[in-house]
Amino acid sequence: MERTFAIIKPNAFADGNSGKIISRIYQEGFTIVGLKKLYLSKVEAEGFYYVHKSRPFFGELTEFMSSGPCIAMVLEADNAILKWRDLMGATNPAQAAEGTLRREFGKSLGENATHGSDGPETAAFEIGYFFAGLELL
Ligand code: FUP
Repeated sequence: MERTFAIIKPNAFADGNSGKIISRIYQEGFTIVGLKKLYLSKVEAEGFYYVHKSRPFFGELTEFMSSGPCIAMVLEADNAILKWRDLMGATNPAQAAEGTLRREFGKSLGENATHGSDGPETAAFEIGYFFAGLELL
């Protein structure tokens, strides 16, 4: 079993799509090990996305991520990291395959509905950024 970190981003939360996304998560066979609603500050969003801090879209990305509530989750499954990225689809919703979450709920490259860790080290950092061990029993 592997764990990954996921976010239902502010656009999907604001659009009322959190329930549909969580339903898909269960349908696809993940266990939700941790889940919380958060309203990130700009500084908290910057800390989460620090790897992108020198990229031109960093300001816009962290503004968006702190623009409204989101839902942070830890998902568990065999091969959870790749399995969740497959369910999300391509980063740009316009290029995401039919049936993926970003295709269905994403609005643009930035407002793409969901986040998922891109590897085991990222997952460990991101899970630890949002959840204490006691919240993941
Ligand atoms: P992903 O791993 O699929 O979330 O995508 P990236 O790590 O490449 O991008 C991180 C976030 O930055 C994504 F949510 C999309 C956003 N982004 C932009 O807003 N503009 C860009 O030009 C590239 C990425």
